[in-house]
Amino acid sequence: MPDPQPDETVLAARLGPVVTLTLNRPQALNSFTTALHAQLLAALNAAADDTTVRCVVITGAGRGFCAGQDLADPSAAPGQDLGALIDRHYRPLVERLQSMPVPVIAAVNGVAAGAGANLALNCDLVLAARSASFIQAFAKIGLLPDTGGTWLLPRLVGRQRALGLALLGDKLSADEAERFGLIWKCVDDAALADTVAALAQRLAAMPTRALVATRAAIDAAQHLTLDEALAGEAAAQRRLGAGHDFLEGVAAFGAKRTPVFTDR
Ligand code: T3D
Repeated sequence: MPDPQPDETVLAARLGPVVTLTLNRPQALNSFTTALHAQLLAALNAAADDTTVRCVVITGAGRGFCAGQDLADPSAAPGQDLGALIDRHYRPLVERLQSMPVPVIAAVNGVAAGAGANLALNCDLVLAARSASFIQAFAKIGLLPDTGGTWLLPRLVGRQRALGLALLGDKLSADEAERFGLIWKCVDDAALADTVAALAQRLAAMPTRALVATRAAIDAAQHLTLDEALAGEAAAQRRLGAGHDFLEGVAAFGAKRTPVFTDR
């Protein structure tokens, strides 16, 4: 079945400070086409540029989250330069996710395979329905994990599990993914939407600038010495300490009231 309309491959919905982006090619398990790439990047850019957005959720329509590259898309057919495809689409997507000025949640509603699995793993917190699964499907078609997979997997689960997942390409259940530390939480299918919605609103009410600085510091620390990490923490804390949210957080604590954070 063809896509309904190329401009409907990603749906954006807004609830207060939270934007939910739904990958919308359910007939092909929301796999990536050129149109979907363009729509997703544009929607992420729009959320990043809108200072009233304080959390983004990515999920999939239908029974899948995302099955990675659409293998029927001419841009990815054998004979095409896959390095160029990655540079044009997947690399900008990863860079956009890793630099989002707000927390990003992956709500993995079903199977997440290939670049679809790594799309989820590039998000700050991954919640999955119990029936969902994660597949590093690349080896099955003669490729290696992309979309940041080789960088993310050993950091998330360690070298041995990263190799096990990447070399074998077996399906990992959401329960196992949580046990491995690959994802944040696995919840019952019926609870996914409400759990994600509550988490997104909770994150949106938190000090966004501090959350994003925390992500950046934790990622940077993976390749820093302790000395360098300590210096990075001091620099970031100096910047946060000069912001509105620190003043507000301390004032609210003293007044025993709920803080209202606004920095982004
Ligand atoms: O060019 C490059 O490839 C470079 C970029 C690489 C990045 C990558 O992501 S490489 C990895 C690409 N993805 C895969 O290899 C996964 C392929 N899909 C699957 O292995 C299976 O579909 C799943 C395990 C994900 C789910 O299996 P199942 O049995 O639940 O569903 P299904 O019947 O296989 O799929 C349902 C439909 O979605 C089916 O269409 P149909 O027969 O009903 O018309 C299937 O063809 C379609 N579909 C699923 N995945 C893709 C897809 N169509 C196009 N591309 C897909 N990736």
